[in-house]
Amino acid sequence: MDENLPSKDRSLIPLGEGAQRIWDDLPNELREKMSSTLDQLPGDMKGWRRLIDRAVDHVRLVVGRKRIVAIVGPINAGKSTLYNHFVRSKTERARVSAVPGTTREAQQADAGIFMVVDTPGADVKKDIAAEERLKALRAAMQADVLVVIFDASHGVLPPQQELFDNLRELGKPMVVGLNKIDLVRREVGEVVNRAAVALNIPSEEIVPLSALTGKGVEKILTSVASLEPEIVAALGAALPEYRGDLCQVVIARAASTAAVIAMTPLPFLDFIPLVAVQTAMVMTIARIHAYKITLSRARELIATFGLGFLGRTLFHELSKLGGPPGWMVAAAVAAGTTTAMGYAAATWFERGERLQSEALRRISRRVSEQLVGRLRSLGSRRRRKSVIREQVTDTLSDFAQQNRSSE
Ligand SMILES: Nc1nc2c(ncn2[C@@H]2O[C@H](COP(=O)(O)OP(=O)(O)O)[C@@H](O)[C@H]2O)c(=O)[nH]1
Ligand SMILES: [Mg+2]
Repeated sequence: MDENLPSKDRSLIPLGEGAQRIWDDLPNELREKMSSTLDQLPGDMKGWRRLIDRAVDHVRLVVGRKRIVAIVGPINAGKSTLYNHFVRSKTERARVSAVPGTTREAQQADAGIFMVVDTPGADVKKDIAAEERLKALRAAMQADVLVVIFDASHGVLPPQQELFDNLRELGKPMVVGLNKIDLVRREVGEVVNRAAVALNIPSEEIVPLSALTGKGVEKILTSVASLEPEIVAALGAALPEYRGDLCQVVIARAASTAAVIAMTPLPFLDFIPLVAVQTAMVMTIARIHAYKITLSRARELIATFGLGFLGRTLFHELSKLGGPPGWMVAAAVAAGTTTAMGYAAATWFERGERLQSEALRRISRRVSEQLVGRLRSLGSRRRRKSVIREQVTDTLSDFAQQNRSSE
């Protein structure tokens, strides 16, 4: 990404402190939207591998330290088999065997978007060395997320309930998998329900899987991603397709706020909050692209986008169109120019390219015109802020759609 940015933008600092920062700074709405991108995560391991392959370098850039995900559970439950699905390098694969107690030490490998740890069996059984159980628990304590695996063909036995309670006391985010589902002859739902009762958790929290066939393994990844905001934020920051969506949300939010500000008469002050909203938007778009910029750098950047006179010209053009009320034109121009600025920032951080002034004019004019059209169809009476916001959001999602289909 660095190479794409013109040299004067080396002042942009890659976000090394961790995507948690990005996550924390994102507005609530955006965080919700990001969480909903979880629904777009791949539903199969092949898709996940592709995603991880593409995200991996960016994740390193965005996340200071990769999150640690430990696979824990009773002996012989299939932990090492699951671990091997996540390990990226074949040489780091764990030994798997039907002989209980094959894994004696915890071991760690790079899973791309997180580090994965395989552990020895941790259930309380008298023929298992207490030492190995301790090693497993220690690994669990050091992890950020636990994937707890049970064997569906045996069901959850009392010593395993005890293990689960111990793990729960660690207070870590946890994904529970019921493995070897391929061996189950009965209905899967019934087996899951029974395990849920034994573990005292809702059955929806249990992921049935077969580490042997690979079925359901991707669901474990999706669950891990949903528990760890940093992973989602890193994915969002790393993957162009999510970036686009995220920027879209940020732009729509800023444009609707700009519209509301512009239609509210604030003598002397109307210009200042608008600038603040646009600056915040540009800074957030920078963050989505894994760059952290200062306020003054954002202002400089905005100035170089060259939107200065656009607003005034647009105001005159729109005012001539059969005379919509002044507040409507003001709101539409504010939304349109903010949108153009948002696209300019997104293009800049994504590709290091400056949008041509013709493109900026086209974006702001189209958005403003469409918004005036929508507002006029509601009548010339002033509307509540929430209505304006809604209209701006709808206008922008139409606009994005038209953009996409015209590409
Ligand atoms: N049928 C079936 N066997 C599995 C599955 N996962 C693991 N196994 C087998 O269970 C045994 C123990 O697996 P392993 O991964 O070493 O378990 P660990 O002790 O929890 O690490 C091996 O023989 C695996 O091939 C599964 O989903 N289905
Ligand atoms: Mg093992």
